[in-house]
Amino acid sequence: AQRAAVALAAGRGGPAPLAASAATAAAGRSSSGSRGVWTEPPKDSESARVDSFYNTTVETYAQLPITQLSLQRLLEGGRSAALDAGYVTANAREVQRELPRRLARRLLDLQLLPHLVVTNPHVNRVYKSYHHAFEVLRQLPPVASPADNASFCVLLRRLVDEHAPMLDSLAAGLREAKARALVGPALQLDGFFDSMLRSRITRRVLAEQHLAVSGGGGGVVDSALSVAGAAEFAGQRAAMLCAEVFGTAPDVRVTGDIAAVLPYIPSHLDYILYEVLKNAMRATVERHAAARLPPVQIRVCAGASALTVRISDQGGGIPEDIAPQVWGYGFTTSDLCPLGSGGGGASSGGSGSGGDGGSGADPGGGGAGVAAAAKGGSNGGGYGVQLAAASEAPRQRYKLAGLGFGLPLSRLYARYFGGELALQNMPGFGVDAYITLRDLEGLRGSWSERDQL
Ligand code: ADP
Ligand code: K
Ligand code: MG
Repeated sequence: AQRAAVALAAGRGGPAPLAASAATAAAGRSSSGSRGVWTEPPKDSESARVDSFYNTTVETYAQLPITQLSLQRLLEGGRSAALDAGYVTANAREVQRELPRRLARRLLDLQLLPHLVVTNPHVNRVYKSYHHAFEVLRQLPPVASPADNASFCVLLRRLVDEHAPMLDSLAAGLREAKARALVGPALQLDGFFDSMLRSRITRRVLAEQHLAVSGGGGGVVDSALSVAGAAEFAGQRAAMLCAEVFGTAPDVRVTGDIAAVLPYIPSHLDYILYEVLKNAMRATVERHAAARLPPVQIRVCAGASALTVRISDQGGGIPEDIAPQVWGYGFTTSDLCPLGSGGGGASSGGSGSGGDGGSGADPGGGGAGVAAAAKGGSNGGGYGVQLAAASEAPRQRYKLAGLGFGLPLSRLYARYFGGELALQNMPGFGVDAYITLRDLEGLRGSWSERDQL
């Protein structure tokens, strides 16, 4: 269906390939409701030819096979780089081959979005930046020498940085589209977000791994990552943020197999732990008096082929009526998001960002801060002591919760290398979050191509 839609789009052309092909594809989707909304402007044959070429190129790349990443391969790569001078150049070529193929797949996904989403300026910005990266990488001559690799690394670093705010743009686009779609059928975009973000993880890992081995390091995988250490670290960061937002934070206790280590990418585990802990802390502080906060308990258990981390809070649990929705991208019960109001996304006033995946970067939050301040101001009363300055508080709170990406993106990270994130909800009492991480042996053969892209 994808092939046909794109081929059709290529034949018809349009003012912007993105809008044209998406509208064409949308016309074939009963759920999009876009049929008849988009009217095709007149088209000269030259630009039709260019669009046709353009779409064919993306489509061709999107159909080429891609290689799966595994912790094992990444670890071995790091070791080989230390022993074999030719390894880095060979790896550069592999990255050069992989990235355009993966970008092309996501470009096709973007083209096939419902018209309402695809014409959103935030989403369009993502498309343009992906397309730019695709063209640059595809046209680059193969890396053949250390000098070539040096400039390739500069390019890779730039592309990784340029794509960093992508999550915020997609979240903003989702909210605005949802707000406008209140009159139409519900937008089902979770599958789209899964593949966009999974692919983004892969491209980052490929780039970071190559930058690491090029710099003489052992690669992105820590061969003996301390899970309890990572939990302590995430607990401290989450508590600091929670204290900034609410003026207080629950204690974090880590017990169990505290000596357990496993090969893993530290930033991935850090992300998952931090997001789950922020949720646990917010729930705890919102439910209990500041003087008597029950601790957040973390239990590490190293099993034969899997390592489990259980994070237990007594924050009252997730109300049964919203429990099925918490895994949805963009779903939040926080009303502090500068991108719009919680859950339904009824407001589309703000358009900035509050950081990419918990990194704390805030590349475009100027206007958003105003929207958040207005919202936060009307809700501030219920939160007791606030340490942060009035104008700062809403943004800080937004970093604790509000984008609605914490749970689904954490689960994506966990599943990426064959693990899992699951919640055991006890409404009225609290939540146990179970993070399962597989070791290298357990990983073999356990994933499907859908898990990574
Ligand atoms: P966000 O934190 O930005 O709202 P998440 O995806 O992390 O987005 O969580 C979605 C929603 O799930 C939260 O807004 C909250 O309502 C609910 N939730 C998640 N974890 C917990 C928890 N430990 N206790 C109670 N509710 C939770
Ligand atoms: K969510
Ligand atoms: Mg969260």
